[in-house]
Amino acid sequence: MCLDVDCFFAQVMIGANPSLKGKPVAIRQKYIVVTCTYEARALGVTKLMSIVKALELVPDLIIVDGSDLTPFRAGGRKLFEITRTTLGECVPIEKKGFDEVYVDITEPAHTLVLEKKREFTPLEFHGHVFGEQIGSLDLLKAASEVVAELRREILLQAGWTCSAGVSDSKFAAKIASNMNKPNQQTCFIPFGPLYRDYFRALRVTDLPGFGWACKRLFAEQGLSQSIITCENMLDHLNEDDLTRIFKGDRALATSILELAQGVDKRQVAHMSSVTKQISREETSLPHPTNMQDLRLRVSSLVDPLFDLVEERHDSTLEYPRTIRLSIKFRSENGRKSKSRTLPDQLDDMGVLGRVANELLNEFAAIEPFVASHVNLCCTDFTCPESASESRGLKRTSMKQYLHSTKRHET
Ligand code: DCP
Ligand code: MG
Repeated sequence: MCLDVDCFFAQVMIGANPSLKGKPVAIRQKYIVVTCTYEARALGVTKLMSIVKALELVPDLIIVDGSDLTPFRAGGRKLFEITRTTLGECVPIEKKGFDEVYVDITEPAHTLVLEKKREFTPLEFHGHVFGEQIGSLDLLKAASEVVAELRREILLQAGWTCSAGVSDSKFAAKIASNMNKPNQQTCFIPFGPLYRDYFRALRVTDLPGFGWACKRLFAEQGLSQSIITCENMLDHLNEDDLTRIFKGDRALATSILELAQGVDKRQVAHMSSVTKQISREETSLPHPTNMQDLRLRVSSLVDPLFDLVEERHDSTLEYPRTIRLSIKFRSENGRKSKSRTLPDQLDDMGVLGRVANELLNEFAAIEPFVASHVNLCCTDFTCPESASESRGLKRTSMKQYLHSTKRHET
């Protein structure tokens, strides 16, 4: 499945201000409409149109500033988390950009097929179908039901409508997701003459991986005018020709020729979470700041940070491999960071506290100073080999940890 939120920035802004719902709204960044609601699109406003032009077309267009990306990033994380909780930990989910996810729903669809068979309930397609419906197509029908369920959850939990496509590869699902918009879904049947012809009619430049470097190589060979569509390419170039054009890159040539025939072997990446790092920050530091103040602040960050690491570990089985301590100075020195590698499995809060303290000691040389922020961050989350056997983290009591800190100071 490929799922893409409709006019994403606009729906996020409407969520914060529901009175905008149903109206022509444009999201502005500098002088450009970065996106607009479908009501505005119906009146002729398009993405990336200038604000001046958009207002000429629709004088009462509501313009909302979208220069702060924070709510959109948060929205992107929410999309990922809803997808993750709806479909479960085992399903590969790959997030693209702000508002798009690819999900390999083979397993949930397969489970649904078996379930329906047990209950003697026939499967039906949800949404549109593009292509010849030959054979049972049960897995695709079940997949379309999984897609419909996720769209319902997103609408329920975030209030956003989405468009989605389902097929047997990322590329075909992406194409399908754009076939019917907004708030619709399409299954692109991945075989038959309609499928084949669809790809043959595409421009070669529409193929994933056919970037500016490929365009330049085609131009160098004088092919820009003669090879426009996939059909042109398939009729005139074989794998050896294309490998030569791509300066010996046979893997690229093979993949481009396959994609031109609707064959996409790229896997959906399995992202455990969009959150790359977890951090806690203390901003009310005394003026000036000494080492003792900092030690207290850092120790107060350890416990809540460990809570977050534990929470994440419970759902992902991942541990952070790096800890970073950053101090923001009020002077021109700006922010300074020190980091350390953590043990394979950070399952003890005492270890986090000890390493944080060691990092802090490295700052000792720059006393005295005035700091405004201190931030403790865990990052590089990975799943150790033996993860499945070792659920559950060991909690050293805060008292015990503070005791070890004191000992360190004396
Ligand atoms: N975006 C941007 N600049 C671009 C393209 C997109 O800032 N050149 C932002 C605004 C979009 C968001 O990314 O809201 C998602 O991009 P989409 O291409 O999915 O566009 P929309 O979600 O806005 O519209 P659609 O309904 O066509 O998906
Ligand atoms: Mg979108």
